[in-house]
Amino acid sequence: MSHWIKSQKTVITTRSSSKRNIVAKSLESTYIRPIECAFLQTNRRGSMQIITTHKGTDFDALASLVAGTILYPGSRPVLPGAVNPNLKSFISIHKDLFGFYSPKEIKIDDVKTLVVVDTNSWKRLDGMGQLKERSDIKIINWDHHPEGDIDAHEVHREEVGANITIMIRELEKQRKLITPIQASLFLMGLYEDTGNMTFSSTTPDDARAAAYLLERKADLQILTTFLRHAYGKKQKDILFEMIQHAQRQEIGGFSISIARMDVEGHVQNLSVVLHMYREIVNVDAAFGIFRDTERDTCMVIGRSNLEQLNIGMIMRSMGGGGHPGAGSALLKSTNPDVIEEMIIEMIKGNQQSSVMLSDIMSYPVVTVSEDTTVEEAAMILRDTGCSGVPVVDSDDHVIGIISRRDFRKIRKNNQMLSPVKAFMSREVITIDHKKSAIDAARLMIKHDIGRIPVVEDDKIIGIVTRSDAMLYFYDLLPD
Ligand SMILES: [Mn+2]
Repeated sequence: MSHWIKSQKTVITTRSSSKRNIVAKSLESTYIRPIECAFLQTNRRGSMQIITTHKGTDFDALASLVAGTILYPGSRPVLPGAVNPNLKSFISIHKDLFGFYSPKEIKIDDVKTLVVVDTNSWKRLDGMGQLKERSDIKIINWDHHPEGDIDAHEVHREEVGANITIMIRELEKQRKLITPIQASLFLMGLYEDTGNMTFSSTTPDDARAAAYLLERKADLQILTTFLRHAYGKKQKDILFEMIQHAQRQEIGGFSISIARMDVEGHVQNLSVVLHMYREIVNVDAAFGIFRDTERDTCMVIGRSNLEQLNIGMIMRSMGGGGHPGAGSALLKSTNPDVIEEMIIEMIKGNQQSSVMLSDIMSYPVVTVSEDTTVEEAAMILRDTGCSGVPVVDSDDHVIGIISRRDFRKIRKNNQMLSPVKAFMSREVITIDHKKSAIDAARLMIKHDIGRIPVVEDDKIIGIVTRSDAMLYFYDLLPD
């Protein structure tokens, strides 16, 4: 409890003039703050700031949600209805400390700012559908997943092992106080998402974040109590059976093992099982196809040890998602034989670049010249529904790109009549038409951009967008 007293002292020495400020400050960095501050905030219409995370909330998501309340004082943490079972016991014990809201308790019309943590995809949020359509809200995103469709105004995205790692760095930078309980929760998220720092997605930054949390008195005893469920009897039995029937095969130069099993009901933490399985069987990549006969679903989980064998991409092609090293997909009414075939086909075609960008790109492209006015460009964006348009010179060479985001630099009304060259981004990423869809997708992820001009001999001939790439990955190409 020394932290509580410490933060009280900090308050007394601040120069806050009003009493309300002092109260609000004193509540900062204590666990009860979220409720109290939301209460203290005047509830002007459309002034609410909320933080939320993905359904099937795990410890990394929960940790990120709580970290969000420290980074954004006064905002309300909204916990999705469906959370993981081992999280449930943690939440039920710590309920009073965090003051979570359920999506139903939030008047969506009042939301002005939405902070999304540990996911970047609308369909993984609970009760936020209406916000997707609203253009008058500000969206802030903290995430470590490469894929997603939330077009945030402020993005903090890095491919690290756990999302909480990115947020811890910010907490440290802002010198925010965190309590031992918060530190313990954050460390749980960090350990769970990195498999105690053993998953190949773990980065030095994750380890640094763990060190920071241990310095902040994270309680390892609490950690083991709540994380222990991750590998219990059920998981042990499944792993044992998988190993007994383990088979290895060589596909496309990789050693692969695909295990198939029937499971009853939803089994938690199969990804941990798969991770151990891959290590024991000692293959480049391991897949588990877990069929729930009662619900007629197949849970597919993959783990890879090689960067060239991208699990996330394979899972995306089956409607799921993930990182290069780990991912999953849930398929309904699908025969496990078919799934196994799909996986093998995907691995075989892993290096495939047979589909050229020119097959999937959009054309002709709407372009503007550098002397086009901002106003005209804005009209074009509105009419075409695009978020950006390439700026070309008289030889069709791309010299910039003007997007909705650039319009935010505009301060005065008369700037609407300025040429776009004053506001456009000059660092344009282009891609040669001979490259593959996978190359384009990699560029989009790397630079966090949604559209890339396609060039032939440096001249623009088309544009490839996120949705073009999606169509390709979901195999919806017209034949
Ligand atoms: Mn995560």
